[in-house]
Amino acid sequence: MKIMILGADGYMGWPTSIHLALRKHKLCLIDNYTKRKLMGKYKRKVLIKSYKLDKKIKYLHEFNKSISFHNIDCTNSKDLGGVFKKFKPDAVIHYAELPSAPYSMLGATEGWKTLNNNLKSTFNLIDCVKNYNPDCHIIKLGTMGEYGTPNIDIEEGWINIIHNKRSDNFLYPRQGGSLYHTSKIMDTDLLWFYVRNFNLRVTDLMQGPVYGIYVNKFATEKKLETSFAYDDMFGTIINRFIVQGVSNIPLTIYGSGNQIRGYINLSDSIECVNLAIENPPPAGRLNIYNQFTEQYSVKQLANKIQSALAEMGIKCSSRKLQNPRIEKEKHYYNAKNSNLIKLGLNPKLLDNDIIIEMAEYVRKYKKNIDKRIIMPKVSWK
Ligand code: USQ
Repeated sequence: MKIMILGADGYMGWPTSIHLALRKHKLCLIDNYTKRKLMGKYKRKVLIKSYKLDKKIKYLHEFNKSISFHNIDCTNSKDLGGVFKKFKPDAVIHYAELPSAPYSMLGATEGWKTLNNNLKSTFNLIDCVKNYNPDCHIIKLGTMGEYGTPNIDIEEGWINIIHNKRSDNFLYPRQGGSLYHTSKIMDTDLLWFYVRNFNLRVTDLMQGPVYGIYVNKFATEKKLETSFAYDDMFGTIINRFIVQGVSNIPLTIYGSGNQIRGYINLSDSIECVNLAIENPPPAGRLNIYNQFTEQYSVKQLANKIQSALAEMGIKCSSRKLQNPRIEKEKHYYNAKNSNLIKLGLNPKLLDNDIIIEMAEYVRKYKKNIDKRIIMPKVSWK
């Protein structure tokens, strides 16, 4: 297939690129390094500095020559349209969004930058598909955070509502906990508008916080690992806790630690995207899949990580910090996630082996860990 990957330099974008290159798809990678630039601007850094895409794809060319890279900004409709028209993809994976909830809550500038980047890139992509190849399948990375923490079960995207003896199927109610999450809600609304009115085919993946390293022989041998963020702005909780444990910093539990989310391993996440590519919806349908494999509270995660690290001889403690976010700390949480399992996902669950494998990887680069970027510095209030 001809597949375009928007945001190919990122934590998910790069392993997805390797994965699809190994499957011999013809790839067109897009990135303008916005996240790298933002991390630099706010003095955040990843565990290991990785090569830029122009250098990284030279390694992919060793086994797949059909890969190109364009350094363009997806919020620029002319640039995106030019590349899209020429490449005419069968599918586009859209990761080219600012992914950080804390960044989006830093101030009005960062909030607007998040809304502007995420909505504009999604809008431009939709417009390209509508004008140049309406049959193209859009695979969009959404977030479980679109649903928030409602006091009822979370369905997979849709809910049937009976009202005054009549019924209809609607997008499940959404209530984001940050401007970042709200930008993803708006993306979904835009996609649904174009699906129902212009017969586009879209898969929207509601992903929970991802963790892990991309374990792949080729990537490890060539030092082409994905970027691993552990800072307060761009790092997700499990990756952060493992870095904290390895560097003897008490695990940073925000608030009571009773906040529950659905989590997923990076390898499963890539597999889910692969399943989405292989199972395109018919024209005029928006498929929504909840992309997580298991639910934990923050406290449960801290306990799991502490006991796995103890097996390695690492003693780590945890501490409750005043929650920098506005989020419910005691809530009901029961989200469905059967769609991707039905398509064939075989989840890799968070057990001691996985935590130890990650901790050993982090320990190799312990000297790179910058302790100044661990404590939360962005407050919602
Ligand atoms: N948390 C802590 N301590 C920390 C970091 C986080 O207690 O040091 C708590 C947070 O308060 C929150 C939970 O852990 O209750 C998850 O936080 P997170 O930073 O791992 O995830 P979040 O900010 O929600 O965002 C991440 C990704 C985002 C993705 C989202 C999925 O950055 O791109 O969309 O996970 S979800 O959370 O389901 O919306």
